[in-house]
Amino acid sequence: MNRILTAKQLEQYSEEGVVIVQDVVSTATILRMKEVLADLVEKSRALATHDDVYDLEPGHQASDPRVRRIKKPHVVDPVFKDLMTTPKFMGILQDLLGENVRLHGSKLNLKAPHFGSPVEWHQDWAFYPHSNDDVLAAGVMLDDTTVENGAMYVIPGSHKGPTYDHHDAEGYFCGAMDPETCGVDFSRAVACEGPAGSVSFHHVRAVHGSAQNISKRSRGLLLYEFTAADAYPLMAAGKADWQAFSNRLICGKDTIVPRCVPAPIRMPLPPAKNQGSIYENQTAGKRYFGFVEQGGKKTLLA
Ligand SMILES: O=C(O)CCC(=O)C(=O)O
Repeated sequence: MNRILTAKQLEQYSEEGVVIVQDVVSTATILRMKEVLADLVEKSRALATHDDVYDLEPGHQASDPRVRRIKKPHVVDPVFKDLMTTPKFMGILQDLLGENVRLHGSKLNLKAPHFGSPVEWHQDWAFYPHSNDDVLAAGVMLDDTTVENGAMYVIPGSHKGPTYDHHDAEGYFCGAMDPETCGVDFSRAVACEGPAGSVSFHHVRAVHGSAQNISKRSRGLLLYEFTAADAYPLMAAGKADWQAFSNRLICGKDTIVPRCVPAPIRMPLPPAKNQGSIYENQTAGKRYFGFVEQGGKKTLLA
């Protein structure tokens, strides 16, 4: 197997739980993705509420469409599906997860200028624990991404730590950690910044989140979740649609033998009171990401 990542990049992923790789996606593909996205946002004018494709920002209306997420973009348009199996992209996944890789899911998070929603601190593992943690999310930057337009932050090394409580005061899953009691030093967070076409790869147990977009520039982040093929989802155990599951294998061989490796797990149960996307789930938790207005300037509260 030819490696794409350097030894240094592999070590960074292993030690910090995140690595950012530039020039993974061509400018032509990014432009096509943005064209498709613009068309999808245009079509959202007809919607009054979330549906199977769209998650809408509060304040969305026909005259001012506000989309915060396209759900499962890989089934919405081939441009979002085809990228996964391009040699460079797939090669990086195999470097990080081994030869056999399965898609778990995809989403495209949009942060429009000035109002794009924050995502509170969380671990993806709290949403979808598996039989082993060879699981990651790849975030394709559709725009030049900086702290100002809402880059995602990751706490380096947190993928080797505990699985934090993501439940609200009443004990329901809320998809967010309690920033006041979890004991994480958020000042250690590193921003996943990079030019459009860069891709961040973060481990499923890495603590991450992102602030509101306070800039004039949009920020699109196309997220794919991938697993080693022998990582079996715990939530779906016993009721899996085998064919759909198997169809999501993107390279290598499938297996019906899960590899079980102990890792700290908390099930996302009882389910969130606010069903829907992470944005809905998190409305039940405490907020960390916010802004103060000082002298006409917005400053990140962190
Ligand atoms: O959009 C972002 O910046 C972070 C998204 C994220 O962590 C998620 O959707 O799980």
